[in-house]
This record gives sequence, C-alpha cells and structure tokens, in this order.
Amino acid sequence: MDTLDTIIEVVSTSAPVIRGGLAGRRRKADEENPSGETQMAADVWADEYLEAELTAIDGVGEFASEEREGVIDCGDGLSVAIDPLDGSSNIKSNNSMGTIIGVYDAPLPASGRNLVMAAYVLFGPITTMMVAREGTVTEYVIEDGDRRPVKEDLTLPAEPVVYGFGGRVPDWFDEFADYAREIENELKLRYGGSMIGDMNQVMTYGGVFAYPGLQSRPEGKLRLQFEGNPIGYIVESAGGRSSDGEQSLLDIEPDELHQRVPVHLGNEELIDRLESTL
Ligand code: AHM
Ligand code: MG
Repeated sequence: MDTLDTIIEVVSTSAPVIRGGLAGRRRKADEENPSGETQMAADVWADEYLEAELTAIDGVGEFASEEREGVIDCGDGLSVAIDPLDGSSNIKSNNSMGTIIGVYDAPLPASGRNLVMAAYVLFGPITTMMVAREGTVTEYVIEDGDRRPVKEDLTLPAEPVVYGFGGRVPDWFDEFADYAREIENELKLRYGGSMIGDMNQVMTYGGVFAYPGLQSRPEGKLRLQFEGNPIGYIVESAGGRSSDGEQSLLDIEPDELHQRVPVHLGNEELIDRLESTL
C-alpha cells in the first residue's frame, strides 16, 4: 500500500470510532481553537485521535489541524491537514458534520496546487466518504468495518438544483446579495450549517455552496488549508469550480496556516457568474 492508500484507509477506519465517540462529547471544551472559536469536547477528542493515527503512518512528514496551533513535524513525507470535525456546532442539535483531510506534497501552509489527495467523511444518517485523487472522485459507504465504492468517477450533475449560503444576510456585501437573489429564484435552498453536509448536497444534486466574505469579516469564516483547499480540490476534480471571488481557491498562495478565505464552490457556470457579479 502506498502512503495515500494508507491515509485513506486510516481515515476510513477512524470514521466509525469517531462517530461512536460523539454521543458522549456534546459539551463545550474549556478551550478555543487557533481561530478563536470555542471547541466542543468532540473537536478536541477527534483531533487527538486522528493525530495519533495519521502521524504514525510511514510517509507522513507533517500534520496540522484546524484545532491546534502549529505544524507537527513527523519525518519525511507528505503533509496532512485536517479539520477533524467540520460543522461540530451541529453536535448540539444532532445534525450532520464530518472530517476533512487534505494531503499536500509540500510543507504547510501549502498552495492547493500541491494537493495530491483530498477527502471528507460525512456523518449523516449513514457514513460516507468522498475521495478525490488523480483527477477522479469516488464516493464510498463505510459500514460494518468496510468501505465500498458507491459512485465512481463522480461528476457534478449538469443541471444544478440546490444552493446554501453561510453568514447573516445583512452582513453580506451588496454584490453577493445581488447574486444570492438571482440564485434564490433558480435553485432550492439546502443549508444545514456544516460545509461537509451542504457540499455533499451540491456534489449529489449540483448547485452552489458559499461562505462568502462578510462586511464584518471580509476574509469570511472558512480556513484555506483545512476547508477551502480540500473541498475546492474535490469539487474541481468533479468538474466544478472553486473561487475566492476572483480566482480558484487552489491558486491562492497561503500566508499562514489558519488563514481564512471567502469560499464559493459548485457548478462551473454558477461560479463563473458569481465572479462576474462580485
Ligand atoms: P467548524 O469547522 O468550526 O465547524 O466551522 C466551519 C463551519 C462550516 O462547516 C459551516 O459552513 C460554517 O462553519 C457555518 O458557520 P456558522 O455556524 O457561523 O454559520
Ligand atoms: Mg471546519
């Protein structure tokens, strides 16, 4: 097994363990993450679990997480960046969340052009895993200790159906609000407060997800290394587009590990239109 296969295997075998540990960890931890957000007990636990599993892999050289400050050096090899539980505030209301992983062949922080694999696990009614590698996307179901492909060479449906936009409407910039009004007239709203869940709707039905730049925070909420790049890589591998409003997320040269970025993802035509509106 090469390093990427091993990483995929480890993330997939970790999924039922993490899922199994969620019910007892719905409380807040007494800590903040490097982005200044209150962590849930589940965030801290999933982070520590995945750190131990992923840094033990031969061929993993760096490990970083949305839930911890710096980069852990673990030898020579690929750099792994994770969001251990994306959408973890949903744990309170028992809604979807998941794990995101990006594997870069460069030291962190790295450009999305250095990604060699990206994946997410979605804890919905069932556990699924979406993996993008070498330009193709595969969706798996994880069940009974097994990971089996259910969609291979997945591409975004040509006729988009759904949209989901984060942030409060009065905090949106006027240009984004104009775009949102157009989209509201064309597509159905699907927004659940976890990017993974919302993006999986877009991957399934076609459409657009955004957590845009806000007036109160022009850089938006989501983090480039742990969220924007990996999901951008998956969407682009499925024939869609990612954008910060001007360019592909994958073309951004990062300045720091936890930097935030406006995120827009989905069918090519919808992201092209967004860029011409902004
Ligand atoms: P998290 O990684 O700390 O859970 O934050 C990211 C999540 C995304 O999944 C989601 O799109 C966004 O935050 C929702 O934010 P908000 O609850 O502020 O609307
Ligand atoms: Mg997240």
